[in-house]
Amino acid sequence: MVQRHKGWQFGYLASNATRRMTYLNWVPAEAGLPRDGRWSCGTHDYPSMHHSLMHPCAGTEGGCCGNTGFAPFLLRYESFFHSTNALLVLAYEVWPICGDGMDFVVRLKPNGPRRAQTLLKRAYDADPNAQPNRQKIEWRMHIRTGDVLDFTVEPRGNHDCDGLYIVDVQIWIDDFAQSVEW
Ligand SMILES: [Ca+2]
Repeated sequence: MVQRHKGWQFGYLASNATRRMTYLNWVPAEAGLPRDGRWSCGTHDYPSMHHSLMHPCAGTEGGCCGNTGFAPFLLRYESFFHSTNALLVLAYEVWPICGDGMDFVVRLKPNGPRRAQTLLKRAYDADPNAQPNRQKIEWRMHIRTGDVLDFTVEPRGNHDCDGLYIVDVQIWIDDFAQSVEW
């Protein structure tokens, strides 16, 4: 697994005002374990991504990647095509039955002077009696080469039960006059 494969990037946001993205590393499973490595910084358990589970980090001071106490998880897609009518399909699941809840934000950030656009901002408060919350959403959008889609899991004050499963994510160009190399 490598960063930027087909446009996908795995990382977390700095806890300071810059909120710059820091890449995680692909860590293979240890010998003797099933072949199921994960995205990790290697020095702390969180933030990380294991299979389709994105998990941010918050809580104990210095307990997160980057030696901070707060690190939202960021999954980023950088577009390598231009389409005036692209289709983004996203299905995800959260189940915050402990902790202090979480927030999930999807943003389209242009490569250039155009304004960033928030496509989704969902707050999930903790509820010990909640059932798994699965959502499927579709967006039509004008996307250009170099634009990025950011899928951010914000942990709030602690990261207990803050995992977010990407059940499915698809990006359709829907403009087949464009030639694209996959
Ligand atoms: Ca939380």
